[in-house]
Formats: sequence, C-alpha cells, structure tokens
Amino acid sequence: MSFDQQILEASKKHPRPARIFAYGTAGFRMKADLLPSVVFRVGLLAAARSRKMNGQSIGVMITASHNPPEDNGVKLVDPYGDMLEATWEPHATAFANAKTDEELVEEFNKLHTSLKINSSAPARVIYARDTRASGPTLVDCLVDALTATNTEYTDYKLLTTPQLHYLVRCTNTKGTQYEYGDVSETGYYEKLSTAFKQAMKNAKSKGTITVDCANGVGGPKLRELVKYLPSQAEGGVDIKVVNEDVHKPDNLNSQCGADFVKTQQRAPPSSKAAPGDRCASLDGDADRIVYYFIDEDSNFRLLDGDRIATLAAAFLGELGEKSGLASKLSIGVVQTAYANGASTKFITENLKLPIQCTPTGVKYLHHAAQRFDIGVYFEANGHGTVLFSPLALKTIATHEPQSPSQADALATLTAATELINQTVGDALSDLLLVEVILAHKAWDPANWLSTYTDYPNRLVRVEVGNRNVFKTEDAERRLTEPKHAQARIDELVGKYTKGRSFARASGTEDAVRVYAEAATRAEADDLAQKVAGIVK
Ligand code: NG1
Ligand code: ZN
Repeated sequence: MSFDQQILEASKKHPRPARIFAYGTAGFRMKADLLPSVVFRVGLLAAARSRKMNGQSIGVMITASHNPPEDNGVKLVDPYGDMLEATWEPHATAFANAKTDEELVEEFNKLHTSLKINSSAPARVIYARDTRASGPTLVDCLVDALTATNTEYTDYKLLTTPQLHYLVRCTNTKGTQYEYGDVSETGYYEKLSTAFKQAMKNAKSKGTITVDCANGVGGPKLRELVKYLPSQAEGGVDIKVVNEDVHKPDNLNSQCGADFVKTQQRAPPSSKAAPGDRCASLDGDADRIVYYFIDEDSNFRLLDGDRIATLAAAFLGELGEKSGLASKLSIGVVQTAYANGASTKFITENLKLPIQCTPTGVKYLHHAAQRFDIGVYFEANGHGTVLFSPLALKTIATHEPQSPSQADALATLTAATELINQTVGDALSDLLLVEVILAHKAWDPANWLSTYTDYPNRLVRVEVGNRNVFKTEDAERRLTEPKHAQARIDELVGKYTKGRSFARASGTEDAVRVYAEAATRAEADDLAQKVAGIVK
C-alpha cells in the first residue's frame, strides 16, 4: 500500500522552515512556531515504527519539559515505555530535514524498503501533551500525519511525560504475563496509591511535603493522585500542592520548578517554607524532582538527584538484607560525570555498591541500569528511577521469608517494585518513594542531608564558536579534541586540592559546559573559570 499521495497532500499544510533539525537527548525541542513540520514528520515516523514493531503502540509526547513557555518539543516512546531506540534517531532527523514534500515521501519510502516495513500492517500511536498553549496546534499536525498513514490513534490529552510512558507499556503488555497496569490514567493513580499504602504499612510520615509543580501539568496530576492517597493521619502523607496555575501559560517554569531550584540554588521566591520544612519541585512535564529545605541558619539546602539515588540505593540495600535476599540481588548505581564526587565516594565506600558512569542523557543511564538486578539511576538534575530486572522481580516474588521481620521487609520491597515507575524517571512516583523512605527512617531533610557533605562545585556555560569540535571519551570525562586541551585541564586540576573538572559540548544548547569540584567554593569557582578559559 502506498501513502505517497496522502502524505504529499498533508505535508503541504506543514511547510518546513529553513533550519537544520536534530533529534537529540530530549527529542526535538525549540520555539513552538518552528515545530509544526517537525511534529508532522515525527508522526510519520511513529507510524513506521509501529508497523516495524508489529503494530504495537508507539507513544508521542508533546512537551518541552523545563524550557520556557514559548518553546515546545516532541519525543517518541517505544513499545515497552522506554525512549525511542537510538538507531531510529537518525531517521527522525532525516525526516525532519527533508527539504521538500516529495523528498519527505522519498525518505518515508526509503525507510520502509531498507527496514522491510510492511505498509499494509496495522499502525497504532497514543499521544499526550503538557500544558503549553502551542500544544493543541501541534497535536493537529500530528493527527494529520497519523491520518495520512492510516494509523489508529488515541489522544490522552494532558498528561505528564511519565504517565504517557506508563500508558504505552500498559497498552502493549495488556493480556500478557508482563501486564504493567490498567490502560488508563486512573490505572496509573491506582497502581501508585496501592503500592504506596503497602509501602507505608510499617512507617509513619512526619509533617507536610510541599510540592512546587512549576505551574505545569504536574500540578493537576498531583492533585488527582492525592485523591487516591491516605493522609498522614490515615497512615499516608500530607501533600501540599503549590505553583499549580496552568491557566496563565507564561507562568510555566517561571521562577519555580526543579530546573530553577537546581540551577539557581534557591527556593522559588514565592515559597513560604519555614526552616526545616520539607519541599520538592517538579519540572514542567513532571519527570524530574529535587528536594530542598531551609536550614536553621537560613541557608538553602538542596537534595538533588544524587541524593535521591543514594537514599534509594541505601534503602533498597537495607530491605534486601532485612528480607534475606542480599546475596541474591546485586544493586548498582548509575551516574553521570555531573554527580557530585562526594555522592560517588559515599556509594562506593559507605554503601559499598558498584557505580557505573555514563554519558549525559537518560537513555545511557537507563541502559546501564538494566545491567544490574536492581539498577538505581539519577541525573544530578533529578531525573531518574530504579529498574528491577525480570530476574530480580521473580526472586522477590518467590522468596520465602524466614521470620515476621523478613516478611515485613519483603512486603515493603515488593511494594517498591510497584511504586517505582519502570519505564522512565517519574517525579510523582519518585516523590512517593522518597516520602516512603523518609517515613521508614523517621528522617527529616536535615537527617537526609547529613549522610555526606557535597564537595563544593561549579557549573559554567561557555559560549564557543563551534561546539562540534569538542569530542570526549571515558563517559565524557575527558576531551580527545581539541588537541592538547585535556592535557592543559589535567595540569590545572593537579594544582587544586580535591580538584576534578571536565568540559563537554551540551547536547541541548549551543554551548560547552564546564564542571569543576575542589576543596573550597572559591577554588571550585576558580578552577571552573580557568578551564572555561581553556575551551573558549
Ligand atoms: P546537556 O545540555 O547535554 O548538558 C542537559 C542536562 C542533562 C539532561 C539533558 C536533557 C545538565 C548538566 N545537563 O543536557 O542532565 O537532563 O539536558 O534534558 O544538567
Ligand atoms: Zn522534564
């Protein structure tokens, strides 16, 4: 069957702006007015991908996460709920850059021929969007592509990114032994709340957690989730939702949200938190979360992705031991070079767990985490989750506890496997996980912070002529090009006590990022500035 004519006609409605597009770590992301042709073409690719995957549903998420309100973006979700397989990213880029409608049809047909895709096979897509004003128009572009390729589709309207990932996995595993949950938004809340109640059985939450939702889709979705959760008095947790205004588009990610808090190292100015109050911030599509509080000396204290990773790894390790499973389950942690060196040291020396360092980008961390029985991965910015291998799940499910305390630990561990989103980092799921752990340990955020002390660090963004000349090795920790740059960085780093620094080209911005750590704040700042001088 040929879709040539239908694609040609539909493509005419979505002319391509003169610009080069690239499917990067976060799909395509840019000013929303540049996106109609991109979203249309991503729709064509989603149809092809579904056909290639025997008619399994592919997800399309329209969001630009923590970017400003005028931006938008689009990314694809593979049948099992993970990100688009890397070998297909160049196809997305090729589609987006086809110069004419005819060339686009040619690319589309070329892909079908080279990958032996049967265009008569069924194609299915499910999609959703965040709260941006440009979302509905971009959805129309997507639907034009799905119609032109005779693709069945379901519009889930407003969802967080992880909710769409959840739905993709549920849709494709329905009726199989790998069934993940009910194929509905309600199913998502039910799965999380059931697991949460089970995990809280032997724990008691303290105080209230205030959650800043970046004025994004996380706001209404967290409000909905709260309806399914018991309050603190009922054995659950008290959640206060703030920054949940999705009706004024300009407020999205403005002066609030996880990215603001992490990069500015301060609470949202609107925060009314008193010293010691437990606070968290989500990003615009609710796949990232960071915690923070104001200490007794009025200092802002951040508990970022590294802290969540160490907290989760320690807790799961303890549960493994208490349930008598320690020898059967290997736990590992996956980080990027941006993880604070103190967290790496804590995981290795105190938790005694193996660590793997991968390049920046969740897809790398996710794949690396799959190699452990229990793989904990978080980027420092708060995006991450914990993956349980099929073998780990089976081991946990079939384990016979030898005592009531083993049985309790096993029940909590089992609940954790259900509570933690297995498809992708999920701020709502991570929020509940952290709340469960703090409740079990009877910890406030200051107790959590006291587990280790971060090394002073500094991240700077350097504008360069051409960032493509920066090539790296060793999980982006060393530059291979430009020549001699790494030798100069090494020489500098050697002059600082506890110095560590690296430079790499950003995958999402036209810049090079320099990260530095040293024994003192002043030295970290100084080292970062000097390394920035080398790459400039
Ligand atoms: P780049 O621009 O490649 O550094 C940034 C973040 C990543 C990741 C991606 C995707 C830092 C230093 N980098 O990547 O962690 O989240 O965006 O959103 O925070
Ligand atoms: Zn996000």
